[in-house]
Amino acid sequence: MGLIDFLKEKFHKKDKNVDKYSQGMAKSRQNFSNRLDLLSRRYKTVNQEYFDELEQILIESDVGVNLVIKIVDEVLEKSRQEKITNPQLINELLVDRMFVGYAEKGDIKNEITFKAGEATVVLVVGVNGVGKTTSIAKLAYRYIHHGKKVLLVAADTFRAGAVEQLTVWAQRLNCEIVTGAHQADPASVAYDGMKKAREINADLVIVDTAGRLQTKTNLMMELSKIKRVLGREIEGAPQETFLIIDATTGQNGVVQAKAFAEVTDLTGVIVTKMDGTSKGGIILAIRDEFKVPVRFIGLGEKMDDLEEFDLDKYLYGLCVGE
Ligand SMILES: Nc1nc2c(ncn2[C@@H]2O[C@H](COP(=O)(O)OP(=O)(O)OP(=O)(O)O)[C@@H](O)[C@H]2O)c(=O)[nH]1
Ligand SMILES: [Mg+2]
Repeated sequence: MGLIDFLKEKFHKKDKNVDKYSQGMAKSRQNFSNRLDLLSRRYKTVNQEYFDELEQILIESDVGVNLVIKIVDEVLEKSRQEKITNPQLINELLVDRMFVGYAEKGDIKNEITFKAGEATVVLVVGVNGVGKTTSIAKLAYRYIHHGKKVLLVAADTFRAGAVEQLTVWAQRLNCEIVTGAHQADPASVAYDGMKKAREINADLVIVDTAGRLQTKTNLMMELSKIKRVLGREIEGAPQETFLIIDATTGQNGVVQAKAFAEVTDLTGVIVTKMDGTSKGGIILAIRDEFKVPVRFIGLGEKMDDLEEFDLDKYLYGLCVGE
């Protein structure tokens, strides 16, 4: 049984979660799966042109040129070995390769892990406007629902209104928040946050940071200072550093985000605004570019529009859907 059939079978009895992927990825599916389908109907058997068009579809889905070349080469190789010329079967091989390429990087569980009696501190970084603050609210919502005591720390003291934005979320979520004055040193807010975390016995502390563009050296200094303070106050903190990437910014966004990977150790990526892009292949490019897994994806603006990244559901959303 091919992967597509497997996914159809797996998600046949619809569960609520796969629906989210399915709806949120409708545009991407249109751009990828529908085009693959049309392509396979135009050819009786595959030839070089077919593979060129296949490459084009993948590139236009933002899979990223290097990875596209790798995947298409693998499909070509396999189709020759197994003497497959039927376009539909080639497309199935392609989706198989996309799955295997991601899965062999080996990460299955993406949820945050907790240790009893210890606060897990998550530092959230990324360029401005990518969805850091919204993702923080969504993470808080998620783990409050899992019964965790959550504290938000508004260490974005740079952008006017940033603290207010997180404060509004904290009120809506009914959770604690630590804020600093506009232009205050983010590390001092981080310090106050850690103190508060101990006081209230928080299970999860999520630290928001500014998304301003700055030189690598400054960015590195600012983040390492925050990290030092976190680690000094709570052993092992931050246990997680999440980089947020906006799916709608495509390869450009990936390049900008790489600056963060270069200056700080990351433990995961959150890809936001998947609902707003027709280029959902970006997830594969991100996994290929960064050494850390995609942990969550944002599929809308509401509090519950954040899903743990699941490769099967993602490929179902991209290739099968409703
Ligand atoms: N459709 C959609 N919109 C999103 C998603 N995530 C965030 N947004 C929107 O993106 C915009 C920017 O989000 P913020 O959370 O303020 O981004 P930020 O990275 O904190 O921005 P700065 O603090 O200015 O650096 C808001 O309008 C959000 O509602 C998502 O998954 N889907
Ligand atoms: Mg923000």
